Amino acid sequence: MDLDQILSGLKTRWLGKDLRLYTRVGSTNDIARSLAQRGVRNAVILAETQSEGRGRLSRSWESPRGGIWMSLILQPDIPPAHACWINMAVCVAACRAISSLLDMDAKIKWPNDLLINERKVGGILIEISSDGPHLEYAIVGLGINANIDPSAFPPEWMASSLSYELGHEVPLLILIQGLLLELEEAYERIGGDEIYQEWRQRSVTLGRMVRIASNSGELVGEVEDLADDGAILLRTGGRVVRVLAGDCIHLRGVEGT
Ligand code: BT5
Repeated sequence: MDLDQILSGLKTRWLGKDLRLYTRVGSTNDIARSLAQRGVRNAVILAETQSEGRGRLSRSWESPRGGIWMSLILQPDIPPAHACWINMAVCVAACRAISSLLDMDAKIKWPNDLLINERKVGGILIEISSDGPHLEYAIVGLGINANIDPSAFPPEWMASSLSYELGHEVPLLILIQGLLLELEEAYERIGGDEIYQEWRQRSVTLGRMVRIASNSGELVGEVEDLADDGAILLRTGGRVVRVLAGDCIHLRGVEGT
């Protein structure tokens, strides 16, 4: 990765103009957070590898060379209670970039997985800091298995990479520039109906039988809908339950196979 090359072809108006590229970090989200605490906003942290990449709930995130590991420091003008909108916008932006640049059908598995052919090729980790009703900053972590050999990952992760699914390497530089452009565009429409509709359309979770593990326990049921605040509406035991955050396992396909 070369900072000047990324910047010279970048078509964004503001996102990525403050781009900080590292060869190796613990976690780009940690670097972003310490910058945010010092007042930095709208910066992008990009690393070639992470030694302590994180997923949700402090799960570890494998981040070998060949992937895109980035964090954005943003301050959207939304209430902290609507932080799910950020996740929605980032999911949509990443899918748009992958689909348009690589001609792949990128999908979203609720709540934060990016899938190609039902396999996880990326994930999103949003961490926010708020002061009462005011969102101070959001750290948007985005990991994409671009040019990675997924055979090193445990099979139960159902993980893959863009290069594996395509059968050839992907142009990292173009993908990073395209991602930043789509992220900027989606960010400016955060909370809007267009983002919600596309997020819903790209979902592979809608209509599926799933098991959801959340703070309030485990639920099994059929996903009836996805709400505009990011919640899953699960039909279970004759009623519909709203779940805003949790882990989701797809139990069988839409057709019941
Ligand atoms: C996520 O968490 O999917 C969010 C991942 C966010 C990573 C980015 S990289 C840049 C920024 N800096 C960070 O430190 N993090 C962000 P979650 O839904 O909790 O999924 C984590 C689970 O995915 C793990 O427990 C593994 O099962 C699996 N996993 C780990 N590494 C993976 C990889 N590279 N590809 C696919 N699956 C992976």
